[in-house]
Parts: sequence; C-alpha cells; structure tokens
Amino acid sequence: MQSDLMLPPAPIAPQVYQARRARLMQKLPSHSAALIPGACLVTRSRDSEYPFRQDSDFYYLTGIVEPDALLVLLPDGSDQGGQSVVFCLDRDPTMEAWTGRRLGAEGVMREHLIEQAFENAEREKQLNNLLGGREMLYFPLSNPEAQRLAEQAYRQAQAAQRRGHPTLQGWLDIAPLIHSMRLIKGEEELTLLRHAAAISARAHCRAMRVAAPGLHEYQLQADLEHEFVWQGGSGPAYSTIVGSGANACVLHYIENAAPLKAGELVLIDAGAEYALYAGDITRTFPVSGVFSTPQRALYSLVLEAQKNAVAAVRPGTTLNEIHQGVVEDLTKGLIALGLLEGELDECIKAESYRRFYLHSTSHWLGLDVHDVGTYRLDPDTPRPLEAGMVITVEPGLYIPNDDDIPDDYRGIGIRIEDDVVVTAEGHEVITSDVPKEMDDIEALMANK
Ligand SMILES: [Mn+2]
Repeated sequence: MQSDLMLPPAPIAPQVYQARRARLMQKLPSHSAALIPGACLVTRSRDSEYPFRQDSDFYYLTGIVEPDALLVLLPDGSDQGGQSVVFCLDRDPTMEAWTGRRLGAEGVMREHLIEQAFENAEREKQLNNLLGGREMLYFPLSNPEAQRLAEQAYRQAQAAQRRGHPTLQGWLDIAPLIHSMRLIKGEEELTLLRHAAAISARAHCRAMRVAAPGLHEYQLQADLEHEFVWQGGSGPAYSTIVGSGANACVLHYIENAAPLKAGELVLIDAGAEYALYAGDITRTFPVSGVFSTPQRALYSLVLEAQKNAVAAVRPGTTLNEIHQGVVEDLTKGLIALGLLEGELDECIKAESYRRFYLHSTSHWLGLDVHDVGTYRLDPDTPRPLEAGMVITVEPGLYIPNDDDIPDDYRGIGIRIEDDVVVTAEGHEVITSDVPKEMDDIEALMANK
C-alpha cells in the first residue's frame, strides 16, 4: 500500500498570505480598519465538538488554523498596505495538555509574519487602542462576531467623540473585496486544488473497483472517505453523495443507506478536502460493471454535453454560455430519445428540459466547494471567465419514475462532473485520473 501514497505538495508560504493582506489593505482607505474573525469550535453533542474548520476568508489571509482568532487590518496608504494584527488563543499549559500546542502571540508573529499579535485575554483593551480614530470599519457583515465587535467599537468611538476625537462614521462589507481576490487562484493555490482533485479521482476509481451488488451505498462512501484521509486530506470537502438507482435523481441525497442492486447505476458526487481546498467529482457507473443499452443511450448524451462544455472553457466565455450549450445538447438528445416532444427551439424556450435537468452546469471551486465570487457583473452581464478561475462542469439527466416515461428510462439519474482550471490558452481538466468514457469505466471495473 505504501507505493499507493501520493507525493504531497508544499504548503503555501507565509509570504503569500502576507502579500494577500497587503493587496487587500491597498484597496482600503487609510482612515479605515478591517475586522475578520476566524471560526470558533462548534458543539456536536454535550462536551464534544465538530472537527475544527477554519473560516475560509480568515484562512486565505493568514494561513492560521487555530479557533477563536481575529485578524485586524490597519491600512496606512503605504506600499506594504499597512499593519496586520492577530488576536489568538491564550497560551495555557493546562488547556494545551488537553488539546495541543497553541501558537500564542509570539508564534503567530514568527510563523505567520504578522506584525503584531495579542492573546485573546487582551482583546478588548487592545482593540480599543487599535481602532481609536479609525473612521470606517470593514468586516464581513454576515458574521455575528464581527458585528458584535463593530458595535462595541462604535460605543467606544462615541465616548471618545465626547472627548473631541474623530469618530467612527460607518461600516462596509469586506466580503466582496476578499471574494473577488479568491475568485482568481494563484499558482500555489492551483497546486493544492490539483492535489485535492487527484486524491478525489483516486477515491472514485477505488469506489468503482469495490462496487458490487449486495454492498450498500454507505460502503462506497466509507471507501471514498478512507482514500481521502489515507492520502492526507482532512476528509470530504462536502457531504458525500452515493445514490444508486432512483436515489441518483435526488440531487443532494446523502442518506447513502440503500443496497446496491445489479442492473442499476450508482451516482457518486464526492471530493476530498486537502489543505482546506476542495475537490468535487461526480461519476455514474453500473453496479455490476456493465452499462445496459438504455443506460448507454442516456449516459452518452450526458457525456457528449459534458465534453462539449469542457471544450468551451476559455477566457472570455461565460458560465451562462456554457450552460446554454449543455441545455441545447441535452434537449436535442432528449427529443431524439422520445423523452421530449416538439422542436428544439420550442423545448428550450418553454424550458421543458427542466423536467430532466434542473440545476446549472457550473460553480466556482476553491477553499469552498461552492466557492465565493459573483457570477454576474450586474444583473444583465454574466462574468466573463479569466485565467486562474476554477470551475466545475457537471451536466446531468434525472429521469423521474412517471407513468408517461418509457419503462427503460425510469428512475435513471446520471451526472458527470470534472474540475476545470481556466488557463490563458483555454483550460486544464484536473480530474481526468478517473475515467468517464463508458468503455474505460467497464474496463476498470473488470480489472479490479
Ligand atoms: Mn459540484
């Protein structure tokens, strides 16, 4: 099994996070300050907690994975952008004996190149000093902890105003500024995304080899997630979907409880999280290793649409155009199979295809599986793709168990999803280590 281990990529250097903070501060006025809280531990039951997952925005700007931290940015209009301050967990020998080493203020400054750091015990006093005289606050408006800190700062500012100091004038959302940066991935991020994708692809191959009638969906889930962690990932990047038979038609089916039956397809939508970056792959394959004729007919339709969509990925095009291409391909095919009636244009205009394909074709991918960034520049203008963006391409067909559907096609759900980097020349598919051609899938399943 040792030969099976993949070579892990280098972690992102602290200088990269430092440069991101500088870039963000250069976008902020020098009389402002920004507050960006990290994530806290969340209770799972009684005194046990969910595994800690850092807030993606906080992580993007610091690389710090401790809970209960806070990043304060103090822009000053200089080339370096300004100063970064972090509040972190207090050093505490007793607590550290239970839960492990804490960075402490010195560790934060040394290991993460933060100019100034304090332990949380000093938070209130030091925040007052740092924010005094700053006229505008930026923070993620959706974050209740940041909201609380901003209100506290406002009360302090009012008191200071009575003593003649400049006062806090208002606050603005910092999320859009961070999210527009996260939308374009740097080379060091692409390396981690490629690795998350490669681990995910291996896990899918493994599930294809293991699948057999008589097993349950959850056993494929266990096998996928074993591979994620075996290769150094933290686990799944989102709840693993293993849907056999008609369960494949439930888009977010995560019960994964049904037995796998001979003759049925199984749809797996699963991806590893590696260094907080997400993989996101969907494959659909026959439980017993061979596609039936009606399954082939539907699968080849989805596969053609998916390959055409991937081929269309390049700078300047939009996710909207790619989706429209998929809709046209799928609708054409559904008419040819007799599942839709009428002319192509009419079916598209009336959206009758939505009975079989109701989701969109792509989403951004990064630190979050449905990554941040707007899809439109304004309500009428889809955002053109740029080099460094990472997307999924995932058309599907979901045929309901309805009386008017020919028996052969009822209850079949198929989705094929790859992760694709937009490059200057066009695109790079980073999930091609798991087959999607039917003959290749059958060959892999035959040569377990
Ligand atoms: Mn996806």
